[in-house]
Amino acid sequence: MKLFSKRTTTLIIAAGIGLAASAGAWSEESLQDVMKRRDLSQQDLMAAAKTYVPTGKRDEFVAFSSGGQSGQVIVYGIPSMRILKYIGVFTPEPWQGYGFDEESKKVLAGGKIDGKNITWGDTHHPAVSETLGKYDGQFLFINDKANPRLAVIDLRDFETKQIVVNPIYKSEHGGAFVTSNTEYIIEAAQYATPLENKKFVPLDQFNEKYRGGVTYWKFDRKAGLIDVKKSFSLELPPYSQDLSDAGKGPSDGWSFTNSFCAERYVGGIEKGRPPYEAGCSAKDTDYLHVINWRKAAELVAQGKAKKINGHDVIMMETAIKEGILFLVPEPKSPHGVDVTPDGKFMVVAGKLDTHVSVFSFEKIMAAIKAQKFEGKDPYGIPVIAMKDALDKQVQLGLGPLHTQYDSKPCVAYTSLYVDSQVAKWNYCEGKVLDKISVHYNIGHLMTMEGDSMDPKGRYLVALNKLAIDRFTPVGPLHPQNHQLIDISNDKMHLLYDMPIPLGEPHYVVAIEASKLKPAVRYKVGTNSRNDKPHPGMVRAGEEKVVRKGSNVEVFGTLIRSHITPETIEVNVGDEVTINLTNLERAEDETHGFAIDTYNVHASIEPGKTVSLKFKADKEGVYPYYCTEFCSALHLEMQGYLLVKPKGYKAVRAVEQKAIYNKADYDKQLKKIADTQAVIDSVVGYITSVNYKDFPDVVEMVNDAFDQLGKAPAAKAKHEAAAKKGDWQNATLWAEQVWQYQVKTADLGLRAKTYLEQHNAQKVAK
Ligand code: K7E
Ligand code: CUA
Repeated sequence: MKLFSKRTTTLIIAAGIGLAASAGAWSEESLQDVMKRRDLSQQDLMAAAKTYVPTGKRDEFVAFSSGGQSGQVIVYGIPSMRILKYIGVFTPEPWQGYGFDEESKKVLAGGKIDGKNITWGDTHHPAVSETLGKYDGQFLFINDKANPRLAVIDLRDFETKQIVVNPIYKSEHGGAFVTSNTEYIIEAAQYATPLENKKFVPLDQFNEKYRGGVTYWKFDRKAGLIDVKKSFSLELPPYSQDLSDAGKGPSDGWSFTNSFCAERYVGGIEKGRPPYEAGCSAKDTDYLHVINWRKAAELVAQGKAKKINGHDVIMMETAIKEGILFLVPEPKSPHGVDVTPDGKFMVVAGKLDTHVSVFSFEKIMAAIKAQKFEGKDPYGIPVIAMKDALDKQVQLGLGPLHTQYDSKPCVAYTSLYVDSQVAKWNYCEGKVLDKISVHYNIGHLMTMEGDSMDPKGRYLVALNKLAIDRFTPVGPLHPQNHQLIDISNDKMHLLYDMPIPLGEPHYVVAIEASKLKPAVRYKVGTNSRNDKPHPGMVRAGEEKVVRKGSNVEVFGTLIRSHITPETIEVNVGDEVTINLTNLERAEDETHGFAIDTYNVHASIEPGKTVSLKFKADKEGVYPYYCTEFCSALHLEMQGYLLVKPKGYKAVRAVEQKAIYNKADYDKQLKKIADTQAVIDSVVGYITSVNYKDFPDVVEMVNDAFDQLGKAPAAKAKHEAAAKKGDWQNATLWAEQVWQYQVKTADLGLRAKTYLEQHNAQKVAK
C-alpha cells in the first residue's frame, strides 16, 4: 500500500457518505431500535456495559491462559476478553521469530529430550511469581504435561527465557505452582515410570521399580532463571501424583500433592484385563501427599539426597526417617488441591465424589506432632487418618474439580464438571451460597488472583471443555469456551462467552493490569533471550560483512525504511550468519526480516539484536524484506541475497540511466524547505512544554534527532553532485534528505500528539 493520493481519499469519503445515506441513517437509530434489531434484552445490555472496553480504555486484569496442545500461552484482558498476545513457549511461533532466529532456537533447545527436538507441548498450569504470597507480576511459569518440562517467561517483555526438562519423569501434571516467595516452582509427576529410565523395566515390576515424585525447581529471581543445580525432587510411590499447591501463611514451607490410582493398578484391556479406569477407581480413597519442602531443601544441603541422572533426589526411606513426608486418605480420584488464601485449609475435590473435602493444616500438624497415624502405606509412609485431618466435607454436586477464592472471606468457587456448573460456597460455614450453569463441562475456573493470599474478587472465568451450541459452527473441532462471570454480587451472573481457538487451555491466572510493568524497548544491541549485549550488534554506520573462509557474517541494522546492507553477496555453500539490530527507539517500531527459501524469520523490536543462520546451499537470487508494515516506505524496506555459483566473476558494476534534471532537483529543494518548516513548528511546540517529564517522548525525540542527524551527510552529497551538474545523483541524495525529514516529522508529530493527550504543561523559556 502506498499513501493515498488526495483524489483517492476524496473518493473514499464520498463513497462512505453515499453508503450511510442509502442504509437509512444508522446514526439516528436509538438504543431501543438497536435492541430490537439485534434481539437484545436488558440483561444483555447490562452484560455488554460491564464488559465493553471503549476504544482508548484498558482492561482491569490481564489473564495468562495455558494454550493447551498449542504449547503456547494466551494473554487476554478482563473484562473485555480481548486477546492481547500469544507467547511462543514450547512451540515455534513465527510472528515473534520464536524458533526461527538463533537466540530463541537456543531457548527451545533447552527443551530437547535425549537430543530429540520436541516442537510442541501440552501446557496446563501457568503460575505468576509471588512475593509474600501475592502476585508480583515479574515472571510467569508454565508446565508441559506431555514432555515433562517447565518454562520461564519474563513479564518485562513477555518472552520465554528458559525451558528445563525434568531429569527423572516422563510426564508431569502437578506444575507449575509457586511457593510464597517463588523460592521454588513445584512440579509433580503424573504417570509413574522408573526414575533412572534408561532401561526397559517390565510392568510386572510396577510396584517395586516404577515411581512417582515431586520436583522443586529452585528459582533464581535475580538471574530470572531456574537454577537446575539447586533443584531437587522427592521420590514418591507410583500413585499417579496429580495437582499440587504450595502452603502459604501458616502452612508456608509445606506443599500438598494429590494422587489418583493409589491402587497402583496396571491395565491391559487388550489382554483381557479390566481397564485402567476400572482398576484405578476401585478403592474409596487415594492419598494426599503432605511434604515439608523447607526441611527437604535442608536435607539436600546436608548431602542426604541421592543423585539420579545427575539430579538430587531424596529417597522415600530418607523422607520417612527425617519426617518430611506424610499421607492423608482423600475421597477417590481427586483432582484439585487448593490452599485457602489464609493458608489454613486445603480444599480437595474428588471427581467421583459429590463433596469437597476441607482439610485442616492445623489438625494435620497436630497429628504429626503427636505421631498419631492410622498406619503406613506399602512403602512405609505414615498415614494420618482422614478424620484426624478433615475439617469438614461439603456436598456441592457432581464432578467437583477445582476451587478458587474470592476477596470476601471464606467464599470459594468450585467447578462441577459433570453438572456443568460453578458452585459458590462458604468454606468456614460449610454451606452452598449459589450455583450457575456453564456451557458445558467446566474444567478449571479462575478468579482474579484467586490462588494467592490476596484474591481480588470481581470476575470469574469458567474454562469449559465443550462449546456445544455457543458459537458459529466451524467443523467438528469446536473452539474452547471461556465464560466470564460477574461475582461481585451475591448471585453470579454470566457476562460473556469467549471462544479460544488455539488448544485446550487447562488453567488461567489473572493479575491486576497495574502490577505489570512491561518494557517498551530494549537497550540497543540486546539479546532479548538472555538480556545480555549481543556480540552481533552494530550501530548506524558500522554495518559490515566479514568473511572467514566459507563463513560469512553480516552485521546489519534496520531503521525506517531500510535494511543495511541492501545487498548480501555470498558464494554457494557458504555458512551465512546475519546479525540484525533494530536502531529504532520509537514505541512499536518493530521490523521483521525474512529471506525466501531458507526458513528464517525474525521479529526485531526496538533495540533488539538477533542472528539468523543458514547454509546458502543453492545458487540463485533471494529477495529479503521487512515483514512488519513499519512505515509508508515499508515495501521498499528490501534487499537481495545473491548466492553466486562457484567461480563467478562480476563483469560490471550496477549502472542506472540518468532520468532527473535540474528542475527535478529544484523541486526537491522546495519540498525539503517545506518539510523543514513543519519540523520546526513541531519542535517549537515540543520544546515549549515539559516533554522531558515523559520518558516515552524523550525516546521519540532522541529517535527523531537521530534521524535528522543523518541528513547533513546526505545534504553534502546532493550539494556536491549539484555543483558538478550531476542532477541525477543530486536529486536522489536530496530525496534521501527528505526521507530523513519525513521520519523525523512522523516521530515529532507522534510525540506532539502524546504530549497533548497527556496534558503537557508549558515551560518558561
Ligand atoms: Cu483439571 Cu491439567 Cu489442572 Cu485439565 S487439569 S481441567
Ligand atoms: Cu520495517 Cu517494514
